[in-house]
Amino acid sequence: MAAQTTEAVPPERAAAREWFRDAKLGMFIHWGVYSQLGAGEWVMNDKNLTVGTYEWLASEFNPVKFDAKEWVATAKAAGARYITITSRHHDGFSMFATSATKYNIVDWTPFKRDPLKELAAECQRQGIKLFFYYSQLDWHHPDYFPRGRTGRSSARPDSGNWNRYQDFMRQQLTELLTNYGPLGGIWFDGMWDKPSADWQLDKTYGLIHRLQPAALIVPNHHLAPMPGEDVQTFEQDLPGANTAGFNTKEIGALPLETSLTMNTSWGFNITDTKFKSVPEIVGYLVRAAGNGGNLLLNIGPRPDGTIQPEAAERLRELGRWLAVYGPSLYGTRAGPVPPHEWGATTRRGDTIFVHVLNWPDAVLALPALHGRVIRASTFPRGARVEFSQSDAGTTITIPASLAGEPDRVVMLLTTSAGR
Ligand code: JFZ
Repeated sequence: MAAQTTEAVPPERAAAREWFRDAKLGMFIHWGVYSQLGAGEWVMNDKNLTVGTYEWLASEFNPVKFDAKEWVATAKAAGARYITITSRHHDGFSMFATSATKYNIVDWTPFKRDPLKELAAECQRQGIKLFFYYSQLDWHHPDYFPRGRTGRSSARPDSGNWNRYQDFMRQQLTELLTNYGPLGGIWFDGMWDKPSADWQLDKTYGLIHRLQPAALIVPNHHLAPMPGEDVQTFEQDLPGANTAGFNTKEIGALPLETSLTMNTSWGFNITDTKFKSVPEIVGYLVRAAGNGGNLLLNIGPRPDGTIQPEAAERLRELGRWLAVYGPSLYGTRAGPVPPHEWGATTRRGDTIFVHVLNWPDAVLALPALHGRVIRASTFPRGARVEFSQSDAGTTITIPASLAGEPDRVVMLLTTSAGR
């Protein structure tokens, strides 16, 4: 734990961390061979598919409607400042051109294109950062041995060379950090499959930081941050919460992120119609920001490369909402009042944004603030808001004109907004 606060970080990376804190919204993309079965990205494990069967499935992958320009435009219109996409998930299939294995989209499929290359070029063009999700867990590679908790029915030989697997990953990471321009960073996942294995993190993280000094390392290991890491990410939970059952409640000093499915699946799931409503998504975004974190909102595109209309619509609406309310979130930091059931606060300088998400009464009482409130108004329209401040706290009267808004935002101008 101490390492993350005392660790000296080069200026490019420190700047990238601040950029990340400002960004607030990312679009997560889970897309691969598994998308074809419409049963989520764990289907190989869940249906006990063998390597042979899955290799055939991979040879059929042909997402002819994939359009990088449209995906990036979708993310931008949603108000996302970065995209994080699966370069290789637990199924072990590389969604990019690699010389480390033939088991990749260019060499193995009729598609023959490198979608990550197209995406990287388009992200450059449209000015949005790109992160690569990279699974350290592999259900296909023979050298992922000894096996971990999952992927035990894929019919692989009961032997393998762990060091060789580590070198294989570093070869691929070298490609990812060399052939796709400047990256936002690498989003790691899968260490939880073999918690006591030697993951050679120093070597692997060192390589990444050497190849791209501004790239951030975002590990989804559900543990407290370790040296070399840049972001603490929480899966399906707000920072510090653990409703999912596998997150840590220990929050460090690093930038924070919450990854969230838009329905209940990461990879395309054809029977999963449980999409969150836009107000619900806004609530997550605001609560993540009130905790000082970003929201990484997932979509699972279809095997032909198209985005489900349910997801596309929600992203568009979220973007329309952010076009109005964005200034109360982008570039802010966690506000002086930690998130409550009623909502959350964000701050920029001495301005506090009170985000009222769930409060039935007209008057809301905030605990004591550091400075004096000079003015209270609705955001962004600027209508006057009644308030009164005492040593015990500040009460605000939420204007009835905000009724029906998913997030009723009141802006407090103060003499000092520190916590
Ligand atoms: C992981 C992946 O397994 C999943 O497919 C997706 O990519 C998500 C973003 O990250 O999810 C996990 C990780 C660990 C556990 C459960 C889901 N776990 O330890 O139970």
